[in-house]
Amino acid sequence: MNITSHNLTFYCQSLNIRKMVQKLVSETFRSTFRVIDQEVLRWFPGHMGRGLKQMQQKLKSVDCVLEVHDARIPISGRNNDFKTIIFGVKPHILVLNKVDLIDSKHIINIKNYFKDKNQQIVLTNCKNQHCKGIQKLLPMTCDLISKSDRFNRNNLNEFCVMIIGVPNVGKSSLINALRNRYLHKSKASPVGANPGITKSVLTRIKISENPLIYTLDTPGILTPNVPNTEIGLKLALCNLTQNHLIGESIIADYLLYWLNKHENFNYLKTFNLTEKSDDILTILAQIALAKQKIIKCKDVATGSYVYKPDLNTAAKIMLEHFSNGSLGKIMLDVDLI
Ligand SMILES: Nc1nc2c(ncn2[C@@H]2O[C@H](COP(=O)(O)OP(=O)(O)O)[C@@H](O)[C@H]2O)c(=O)[nH]1
Ligand SMILES: [Mg+2]
Repeated sequence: MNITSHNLTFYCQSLNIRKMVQKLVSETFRSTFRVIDQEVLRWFPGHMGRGLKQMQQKLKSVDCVLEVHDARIPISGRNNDFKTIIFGVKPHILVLNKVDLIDSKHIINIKNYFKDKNQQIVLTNCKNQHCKGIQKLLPMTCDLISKSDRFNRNNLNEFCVMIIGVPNVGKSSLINALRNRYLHKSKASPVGANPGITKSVLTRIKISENPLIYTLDTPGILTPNVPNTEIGLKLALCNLTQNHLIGESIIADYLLYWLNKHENFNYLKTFNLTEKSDDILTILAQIALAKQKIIKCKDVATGSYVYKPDLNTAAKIMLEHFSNGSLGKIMLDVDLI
């Protein structure tokens, strides 16, 4: 594609003017984030309600519930229904997974936060089955079960652990890491980068022989109502929702808002930009131009073809850089802890 075309040159000139105007206006950043269309955050698919019901029905054959959540959002986005329906009646441990993606300086604050709430937590990195969290999770689980009333399961010499959580937090990866560690067996539960990989409900998988422990893998269940926009966008940033339903540009805009607000300007170096900006279109246009992501489209007014930066692809690139940690190890709930 001829990206030096007249139209693109014109676009670049207007981009420069936009940047100059912005610089003149101010270098302060947004203190709150607003989305115009709240409807973008309506994502709860009906099958998740059914999944929750099936999990509830299985509870009588469960000894302990491990709730997996993303360590980048230890407070935000947990499904409140889990508490009322699933783990209210069973021993429960909160597993904050993907700890490799946050700065270790936050770990002590996260631990203290949950200690104050009497909530048992373990921080894990399922990409490394030798990590401390994976090592201590099963001993901790067995200890908790042995101190609990197992009711109808008292005489059984096997334990059953249900793994729950919102989509894509690493539930299947956790089962695989434990199974690999204790049984030296390879993957039993499919893992995927996009939400919704585990579709079969409640598959029973052995993870340890002595003591005999089974897990129940479950499909991810999102909170049915998004309590506020930021929580929805944090879930989206961590790739725990179907991002295309919300729109990558909106999620990228939230990321830019968050980075600027927390004075994290790594994006300048990552994308080779010269100036900070709170304007997502300016940033996305520059990323698109730098990465040569240009689209050809028809101008409705003139009928001729014009070349424009592909802003949606640029937004996806920005989000990928957040996911792979090249914008830094970011804990999005830092203000809540
Ligand atoms: N960086 C990192 N990625 C992880 C970790 N655990 C899982 N993942 C990735 O997260 C994605 C979702 O994992 P999966 O186990 O399918 O999640 P599930 O939907 O909760 O079962 C996959 O791309 C995994 O490779 C972790 O501890 N660290
Ligand atoms: Mg899964």
